[in-house]
Amino acid sequence: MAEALRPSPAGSISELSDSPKYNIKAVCLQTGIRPVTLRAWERRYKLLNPHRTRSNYRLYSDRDLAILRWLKSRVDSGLPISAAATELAEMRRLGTWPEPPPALPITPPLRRESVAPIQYADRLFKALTAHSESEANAIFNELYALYDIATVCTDVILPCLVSIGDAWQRGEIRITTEHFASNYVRGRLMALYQAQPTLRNAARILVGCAPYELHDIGSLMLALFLRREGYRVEFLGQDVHVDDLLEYARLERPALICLSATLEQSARELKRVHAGLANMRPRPKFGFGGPIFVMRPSLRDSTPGIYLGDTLPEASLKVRQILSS
Ligand code: B12
Repeated sequence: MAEALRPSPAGSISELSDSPKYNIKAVCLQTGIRPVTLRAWERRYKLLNPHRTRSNYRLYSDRDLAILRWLKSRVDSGLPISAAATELAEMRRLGTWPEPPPALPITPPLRRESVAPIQYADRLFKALTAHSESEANAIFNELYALYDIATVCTDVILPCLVSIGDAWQRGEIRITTEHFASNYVRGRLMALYQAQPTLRNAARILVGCAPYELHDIGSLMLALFLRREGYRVEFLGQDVHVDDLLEYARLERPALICLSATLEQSARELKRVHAGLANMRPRPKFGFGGPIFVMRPSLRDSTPGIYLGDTLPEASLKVRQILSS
């Protein structure tokens, strides 16, 4: 994906492909723009024209992605979005499109690919919904040869699981298939996580899910990313038991506890963890994140602790800042 966005020497955004590829979640991960902001920009400024699938989901192109990155870079440099949108519209009118800005600092693919990760996401979706473990294994073998782990996680596994969830919601696949698919993927990620070296002297981080939360694949990815960064990570999985976690933290003194939530009910439980840590000396830092905080940004303000960001690369960066301060 990053390949397509690299500017050619004389390249401009208008030269990028206009064919529909990425769903809204992939776009938000790739641009760092929140879904609610993306929809607002789209509605107000009419700068994008995403393709609609038969089930009315938006699909964005490489060109849309570059436009969004360009807009975000202008806003980040202090320009109001209305002014950035007018600037872009004017450049477009004059035929002087800007150059595509660089991708977010997700580690780029290892070498030039002809098959985009999203096509692997589609293949993996087909293999998993056909319950074909051998085909899924073959796909992962190809992926590991072609892409770094961050790309496999965010550009293949994530969109594949979103499609699985959508298909399940539409009644197109059965619950058993959804469970087969998520367990297969979880197993793959667990194997990668366990294959990373564990460094005994590095800062110790506990990673898991908020109480009642069973969606632990995102937090497993976070554990994997942080272990690859060299931290001493312990992955606690689903539905942490608050009192016991606090007792463990008192004894083991981790530097940081990171919990993830997908469900609102689970996010609300995080207050208990933060309160329990308040009187601990030394007090472990407490970070949180997960899809519900992207969907409902207001929950970030009502949750005590450090919001680690919308994406895993953001979380890795934030963790580094927290632990070096
Ligand atoms: C697999 C799955 C399950 C599995 C989970 C298995 C497991 N071990 O994780 C099972 C079958 C258990 C399950 C159960 C349920 N599920 Co479910 N599930 C999914 C599905 C299909 C995939 C989730 C997933 O793993 N995605 C892949 C991961 C990698 O993505 P992610 O979690 O978004 O994480 C990314 C980012 O958010 C971020 N991130 C994640 N964690 C963190 C943490 C930090 C600190 C940071 C910085 C970033 C970060 O990084 C990741 C990579 O970018 C989704 C569909 C979807 N659209 O997501 C539904 C989905 C999440 N489930 C949903 C629901 C409603 C349920 C149930 C209530 C269903 C029911 N009626 O029983 C139960 C709830 C169980 C519970 N108490 O938690 C809804 C949630 C809606 C909501 N927010 O309220 C979804 C969205 C389906 C839908 N379209 O309605 N589910």
